[in-house]
Amino acid sequence: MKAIILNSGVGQRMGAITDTQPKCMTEISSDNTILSRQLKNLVSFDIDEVVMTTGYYNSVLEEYCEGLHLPIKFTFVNNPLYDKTNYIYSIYCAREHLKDDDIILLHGDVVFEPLVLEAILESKHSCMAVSSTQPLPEKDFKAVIEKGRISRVGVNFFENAMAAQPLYKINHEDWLIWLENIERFCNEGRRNCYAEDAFNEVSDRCKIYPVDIKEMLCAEIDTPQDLKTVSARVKEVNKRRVYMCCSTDFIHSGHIAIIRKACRLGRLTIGVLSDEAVASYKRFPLIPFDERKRLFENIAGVDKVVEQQKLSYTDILRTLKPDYVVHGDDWVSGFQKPIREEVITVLDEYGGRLVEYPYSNNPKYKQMDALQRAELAMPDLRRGRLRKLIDMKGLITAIEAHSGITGLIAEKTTVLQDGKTYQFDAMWLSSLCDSTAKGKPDIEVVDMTSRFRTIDDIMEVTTKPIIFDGDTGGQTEHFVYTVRSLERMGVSMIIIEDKIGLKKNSLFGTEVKQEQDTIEHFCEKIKAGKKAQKTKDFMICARIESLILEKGMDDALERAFAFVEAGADAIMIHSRKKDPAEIFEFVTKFRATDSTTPVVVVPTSFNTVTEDEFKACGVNVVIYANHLTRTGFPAMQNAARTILEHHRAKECDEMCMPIKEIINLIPEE
Ligand code: SPV
Ligand code: MG
Repeated sequence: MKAIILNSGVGQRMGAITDTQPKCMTEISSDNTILSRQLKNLVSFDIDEVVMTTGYYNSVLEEYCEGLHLPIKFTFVNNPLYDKTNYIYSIYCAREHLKDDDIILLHGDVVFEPLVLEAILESKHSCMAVSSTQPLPEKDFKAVIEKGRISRVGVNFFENAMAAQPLYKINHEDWLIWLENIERFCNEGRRNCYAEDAFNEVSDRCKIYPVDIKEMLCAEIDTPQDLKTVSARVKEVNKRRVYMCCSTDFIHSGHIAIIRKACRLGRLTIGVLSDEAVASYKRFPLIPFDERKRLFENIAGVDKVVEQQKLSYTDILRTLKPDYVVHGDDWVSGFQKPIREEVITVLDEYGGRLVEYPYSNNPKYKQMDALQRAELAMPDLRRGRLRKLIDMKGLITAIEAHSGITGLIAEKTTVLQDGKTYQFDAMWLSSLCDSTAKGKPDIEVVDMTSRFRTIDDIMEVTTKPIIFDGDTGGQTEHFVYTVRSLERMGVSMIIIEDKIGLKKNSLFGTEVKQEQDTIEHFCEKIKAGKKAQKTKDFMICARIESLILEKGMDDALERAFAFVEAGADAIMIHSRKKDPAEIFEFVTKFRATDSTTPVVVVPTSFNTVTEDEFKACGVNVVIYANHLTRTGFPAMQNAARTILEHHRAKECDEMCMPIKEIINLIPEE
């Protein structure tokens, strides 16, 4: 695609302005002339070849164009009869440069906003800018529309006509038809009419469609009064502000393309999502906020970069009040749909507009994203992320996973609420659920090899950090091997409980015989584990069973401080009471002395407490320890019973997840 800009006219009606230079060099704003504005617009749409017809002051014009240092290859064609002919003859003079491509045809005095050029370029057909809302001009161009197409263009047509501007995109085959007739006109000596007269004769073959630009700025400047009015409009257009939000931590050509489009609409502010907001909605950012912010600050055309703290745009839009919000059209459906609706509502409050561009489904970008995800799943990156999340969020949540599919549920389940997305931060590899899935009791009978197999299944398909339920940790001599293996696999934290002998599930409490380890012996185990680990990331959490075994608050606290002293990276306090009072008491007393060591709770019994309440009290990790198991297996029992009762599967069908949904749960590599 190349542009042909017609600049041979004398521009007499402009008065003194055109005494020393062509009209197109007239200033239209503090930083642009009519021509530089046109050219910059063309460049922003990747049009890099311009054929320009010249007339008077041709060398001034040529020098000016080259001096703009734009990435444009110019071909200047002088119309030697510029003062005796119309631009039909200028096109004729330039014809040999115009036969090989689609063209953008425009007069050198037309001023338009980028959206006009965008609309023209987006049209598949050859087209011309017209306006259905602007009044028909007395003297200027009008286009007659018949059966959806333009049949004639000229100053004297009023019926079925719309105001038209000399800005066209003409596809190659249509252009050859029009150009051939222009040549015929000029060869016959008809050089003083409009090029459009030649079009009008062949409009049945040269198919030009109207593109309705309504109230958008697109106007010719013929007089000093035009200059005044259009300059004022340009000022308005230049003041427009555009906002788009980015959560990405790598920038590819698709992002650049959308940023370039956004820049055409006005001064672009990019909102970079905070680490916390990114982590809550897609995946942990590979690059921290400050670096992501810097990435965008260094992109040409970006005016400002700010932090968007929430996934919801509401706060930031009410503060910035941009004229446009730009987004890909991928959020029309899916989990971002409510966010989009909220954006539309807020924009409506002050008359802003949402501009959506087609989302690029380029497989290359998907592949890049998959690579990033794969990166997050690598042991070294995954292992340290638990600590980072705790530091970042203060309180994190984990849900149990005991298989690849439950891992995927923990990984992918997202809820959008009040403009925020919620996801689990981590997975809990519960001994109870792992044993149950294998049909075995929770008494450390499932050996480590088998438990590691479960970890492997989960790790293969997920990226979130893993907290491993290490039961008692076994013999200290064995525990050190467990620590190293888990660390190597990329597990973030092991929780070991201060029990000894045959371990039973804590929720049995004192109903079964369970023996608590001595403080000294358990501390030795912690120390040995800490010594064995190779990285700084891996965490050993000491789980205190004093409340479960009714040994009292003082015992629990004494153990907590001793275990931290021995090197424990976190403390888990457990209780099987419905009333959370003893948990709150423990955390409050512990926090009075130790304000930093993370505290973990498993609110299976004391399940009325909300995450916010836990956070306020000083808890850092909330583990939902068995809820996929306790909901999943009864559903299976029910299905099995239903089939047996009915001797067929029909009645069971409505309890079943559609096959399509289950397939969608599993990502394809
Ligand atoms: C588990 O999930 O295996 C636990 C937590 O250890 S609890 O069942 O509450 O003891
Ligand atoms: Mg357990």
